[in-house]
Amino acid sequence: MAEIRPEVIDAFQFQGTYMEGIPYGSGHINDTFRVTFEENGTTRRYILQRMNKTIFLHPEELMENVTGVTQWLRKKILEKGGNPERETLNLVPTKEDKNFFVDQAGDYWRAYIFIEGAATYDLVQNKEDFYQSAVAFGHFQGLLADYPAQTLHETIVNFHNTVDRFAKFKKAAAEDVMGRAKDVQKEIQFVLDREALAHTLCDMQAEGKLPLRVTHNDTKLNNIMIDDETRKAICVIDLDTVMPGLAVNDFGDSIRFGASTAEEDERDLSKVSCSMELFELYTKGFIEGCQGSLTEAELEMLPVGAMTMTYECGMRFLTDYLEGDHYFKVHRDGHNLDRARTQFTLVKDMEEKLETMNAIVKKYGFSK
Ligand code: ADP
Ligand code: GN1
Ligand code: MG
Repeated sequence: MAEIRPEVIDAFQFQGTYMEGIPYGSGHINDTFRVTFEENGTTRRYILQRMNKTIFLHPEELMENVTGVTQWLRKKILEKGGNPERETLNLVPTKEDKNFFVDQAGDYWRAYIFIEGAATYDLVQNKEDFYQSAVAFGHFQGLLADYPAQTLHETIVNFHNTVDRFAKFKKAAAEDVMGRAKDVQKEIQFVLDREALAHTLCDMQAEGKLPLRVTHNDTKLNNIMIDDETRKAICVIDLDTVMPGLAVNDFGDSIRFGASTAEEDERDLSKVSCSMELFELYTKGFIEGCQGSLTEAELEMLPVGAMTMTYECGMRFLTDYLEGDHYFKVHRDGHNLDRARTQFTLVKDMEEKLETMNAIVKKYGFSK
């Protein structure tokens, strides 16, 4: 984790005297801190992030996206009589009125107003929260439906191109730079056996059967803030990967993370399954949140979206394990392997529950 150097604290238009900065949250990508300031007895908190510049190769383009999207959301939220201070991220500008700061070490930093009285979760605590998060992610897509997509930079090329992910996985397994492949043959085979799944959605998109929309692309439960009192999902965060993508993938990534009965890095795989109760709640909420915008093909492919995102994520964790853990933050030996294993356990469980998932989608989706 990076240190917060004084020049970084000085660079932004924070109000008050700097009190403390602590590492915050459980994101796998950026270095996130909660920083606290005080002024005349008033405490103000902010989120300060060092952006991951090995993953996001053009942080200035990424920040153009975040600025554009948050301004857009702010306008839409105001039109609907909402509170943009809590319902969207609010960037704190630098003293030079820029949306990011580059420190002497060449690291890129940005700051947001800290959303008070709300939290993110790594595991569903309360089933209603999960339903609320579904409505909010569906609604988020609706708010961005007419966003000028051509102005968005592709912050990570081929981000949810599962076919490309599969090719990269095969390369990592063949090169085996860490000499780890021999111990994970079963997991490697699991991925290879499901090459067809890598193609399903990509092919449908290429054939024009699934529309490209402005999507979030990282819709896990800990990327949405839930209000402590009202328990409403108030704000979608982590906008680094807002880009044109597939609605079914946004749905699928939420199921992958939030409908699991265990945390993403659980080592006891007997605890890991895809809860059909949570799947049903999320399906109902997401379809409602999208307010009739999903096509028949999208509705039909929602369960496949869940399987694909889980498969792709497991493949990405295993690729990173094989390559020496340079992408996702790891906190113990074998962390990425543990994560890959939970994902494959979920994929297997979803394969067995596909008919049930299809029936649930039919119940909520095709009654228009
Ligand atoms: P990463 O890309 O590494 O996942 P995130 O942008 O998701 O980084 O931030 C990591 C965590 O920090 C989030 O899961 C959330 O708990 C917290 N967080 C981010 N932005 C805010 C905010 N504006 N207010 C309060 N908490 C936030
Ligand atoms: C990363 O940034 P974070 O922790 O919300 C990753 C997602 C993965 C997820 C797995 C930019 O999300 O794609 O699905 O980890 N984000 C990026 O938990 O790669
Ligand atoms: Mg995050």
